[in-house]
Amino acid sequence: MNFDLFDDEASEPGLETIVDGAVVLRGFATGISGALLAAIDQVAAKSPFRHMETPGGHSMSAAMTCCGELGWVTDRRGYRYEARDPVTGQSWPRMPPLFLELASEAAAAAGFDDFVPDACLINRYRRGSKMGLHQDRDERDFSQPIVSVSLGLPMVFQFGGPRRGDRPVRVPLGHGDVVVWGGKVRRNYHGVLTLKAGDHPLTGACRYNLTFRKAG
Ligand code: MD3
Ligand code: FE
Repeated sequence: MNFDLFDDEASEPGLETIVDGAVVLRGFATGISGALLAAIDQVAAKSPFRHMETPGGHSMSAAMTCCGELGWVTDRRGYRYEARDPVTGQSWPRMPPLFLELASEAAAAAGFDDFVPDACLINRYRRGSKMGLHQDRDERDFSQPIVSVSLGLPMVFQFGGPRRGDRPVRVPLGHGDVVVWGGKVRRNYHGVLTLKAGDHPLTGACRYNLTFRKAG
């Protein structure tokens, strides 16, 4: 029922459908991007960006931090959500109110009412960083969508199917673009191609991605 509006996408300016259940809101966050970047700096001042280790012993090429009640972590023991930052031993920084508002408004624009994320994973990509095809399946409730916000340098997003071997479609994402993923595509494979060098007026050599989740 969430997806009635996808039939009328031509009449919804700025609302692009990748596949049923995955909607791009072009430039949805551009107007508040300066405030979002300032909030990222505040989060990172408490819980710094770090390159986490995968269970297989590789270091992730995207640097990460989190805010909210829960944060996503990976180490030799596996992937999971934790209430404390393992680097600081403290709770993750609070989710800035602006983040909560943006996530809930974007979800509503895509047909998901009452989205209240309890976790925001912040990825920082520099030249050469990428994220291979994977599923997000460490959350408890797959009926809740994920909202993703791109800031800074552009990157190509890969959106696959429910099986690793399904051929992904490529979607370029730029500064201020927001994507909402829910319903039957919530567990689809996805990733991002290697970031190319660049210089963005607000983020310099970086791309940031915020993903809002209901993890607990
Ligand atoms: C589709 N991040 O942090 S965001 C991740 O650009 C992650 O940093 C990428 O994948 C990034 O886990 C992609 C878009 C995204 C996030 C979660 C999804 C797409 C998704 C979950 C299900 C389906
Ligand atoms: Fe993901």
